[in-house]
Amino acid sequence: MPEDNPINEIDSPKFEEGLLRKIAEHPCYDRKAQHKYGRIHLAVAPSCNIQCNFCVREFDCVNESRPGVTSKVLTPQEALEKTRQIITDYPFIKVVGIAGPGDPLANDETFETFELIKKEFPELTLCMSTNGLLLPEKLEDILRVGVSTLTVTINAIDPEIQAKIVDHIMYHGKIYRGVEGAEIQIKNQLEGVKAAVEADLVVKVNTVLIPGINDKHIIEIARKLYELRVYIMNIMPLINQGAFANLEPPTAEERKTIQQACEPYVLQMRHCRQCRADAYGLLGQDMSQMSEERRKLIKIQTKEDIEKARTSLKENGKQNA
Ligand code: CLF
Ligand code: SF4
Repeated sequence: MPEDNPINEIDSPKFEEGLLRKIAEHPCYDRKAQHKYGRIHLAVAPSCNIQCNFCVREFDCVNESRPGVTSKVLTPQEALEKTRQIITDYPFIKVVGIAGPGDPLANDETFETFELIKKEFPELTLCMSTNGLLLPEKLEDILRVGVSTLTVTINAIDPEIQAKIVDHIMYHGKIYRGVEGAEIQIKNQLEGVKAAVEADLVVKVNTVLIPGINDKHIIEIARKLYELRVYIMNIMPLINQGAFANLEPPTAEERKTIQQACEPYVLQMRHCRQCRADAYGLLGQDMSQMSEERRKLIKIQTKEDIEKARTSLKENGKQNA
């Protein structure tokens, strides 16, 4: 492995033009896109197949979402109707994501929902976030329904460390605890990420930084992501709840230092907002939490912006004619 700055020495992952456009319009994958393009999260996936020690299951999945928040679960049909309404009013939303409230791969509704959305809105980017336990066996379905950006949460690649983070997993009808469960999950995560990258998905890895548990290990994860040609890594701070309620969350400075150490290996995401599983709008402007009045205002501004853009296109066309 190159020693100094591997990113400059390797070919960074290459994507065809359609995927490059999707990255450029994805508020999480491209920092510049966050002020221009939005995402809608569809909370259709309530069940989870693992138990992380920082998770309280009345709330959304903390591996992707804001801790302590509960989203209302929708049926696939309700999710389609919500998308229809929101995309019409706010066409700057380009990404439809499923990120919980549990693990999307542990819920068939995830695939039903993506199928409905793809049929009606083929131009939207479909995005998903998972703990990766079922990734190898579900990859075919993920590709079939048209997901193009995939997040896998990897908090450790050493089973001894992972066993401190995840209490147990439920896998093919059996419960596995400790290192045994950790080995299964890590194997599936890494195999799944490798296969997903080979299948041209644009892969992001989320890692929850847990001081005293995985802080010194995260650099090893970054090196592995470099090998696997993962596109971007999102190091998220622990929010102490559940069995980890007594742990200290990392300081901003600690997180920054680790991000800097990982940066030579894999692109770092620094603008994550730890969204709710039902968030929509721009990353910094979750419209699910806004008053009706504010939403209306954004709707009017959006329409005005579109009109302005149309007029300017017409005028430019005349000038160029
Ligand atoms: Fe949602 Fe996640 Fe897709 Fe983005 S969020 S499923 S990749 S569309 Fe983005 Fe929100 Fe951070 Fe997630 S800011 S919590 S990284
Ligand atoms: Fe909770 Fe998400 Fe972990 Fe499942 S994967 S236990 S929902 S944090």
